[in-house]
Amino acid sequence: MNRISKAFCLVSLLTIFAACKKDDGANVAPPRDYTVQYATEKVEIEDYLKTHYITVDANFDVVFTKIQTGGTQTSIWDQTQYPLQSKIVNSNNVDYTVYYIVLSEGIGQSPTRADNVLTAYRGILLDGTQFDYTPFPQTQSPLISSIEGWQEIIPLFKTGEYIDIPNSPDPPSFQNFGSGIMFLPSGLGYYNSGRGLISAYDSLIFTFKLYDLEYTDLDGDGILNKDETVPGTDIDDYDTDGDEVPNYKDADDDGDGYFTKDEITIPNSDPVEYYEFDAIPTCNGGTLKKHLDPSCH
Ligand SMILES: [Ca+2]
Ligand SMILES: [Ca+2]
Ligand SMILES: [Ca+2]
Repeated sequence: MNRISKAFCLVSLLTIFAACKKDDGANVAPPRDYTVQYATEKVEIEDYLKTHYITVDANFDVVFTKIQTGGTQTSIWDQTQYPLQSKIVNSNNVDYTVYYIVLSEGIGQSPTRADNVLTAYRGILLDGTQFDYTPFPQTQSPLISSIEGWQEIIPLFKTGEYIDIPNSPDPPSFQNFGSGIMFLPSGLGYYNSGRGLISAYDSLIFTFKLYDLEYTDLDGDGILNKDETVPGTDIDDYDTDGDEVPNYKDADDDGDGYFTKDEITIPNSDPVEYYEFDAIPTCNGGTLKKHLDPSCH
């Protein structure tokens, strides 16, 4: 597959997903320098963390409260029950320090940034304004169509388990799910576009519960996104043929001119069948599965 047609596939997919998150443009402000903007927001977020405390109930619902003058509550920054953690995320040449808290890890599986997730969540601004609240999600959503901060933080958590309550009129229930809090600078949110109650350059706080997930195959090559990398490496950073299209978006992972899908076809199968990922063979005495080995088709 040549570079142009490969690029077209990628653009097509991203256009479809991007269509899901288009806003009306009403909140768009002139673009600012990413580094300068983040420096401002980092101070604001850290000030918030040092001047507010959280209370967490048994359902992992969280209330954020400002510490009043003379107040004795321990700030989010200083409390130790749910230690504040951080992840460095590079975007637009800025190293963002993304603060987050694990309220519960979950017991199931973790999504990649490109899988579908069932999440309950609440979003607030630093001034306490609630801009989003979805306590009873009904459908799974593609994580890749959500803001970048979600794609970075949600995969750090695991799903829960479904509670089967026969004949219940209520939405599906889950237990032992992953839940947490993320504090996002606008550069990993909506930046200069805003949306709804979110203005341009607003930092965002989300509390969330990861109930369930569905593994998907973004590039349709027969290999799930989660298998398009090696353990410990983000799927965005794994690119076998080095053409700057990571494997999960690349229909020809090893760049040998043969589609991955064709390379994992079981020979002489009729109707056509494909190898399960673990069963994809190597060849010529190599160690790479054949769709990752350009010397093998
Ligand atoms: Ca795939
Ligand atoms: Ca590639
Ligand atoms: Ca190939």
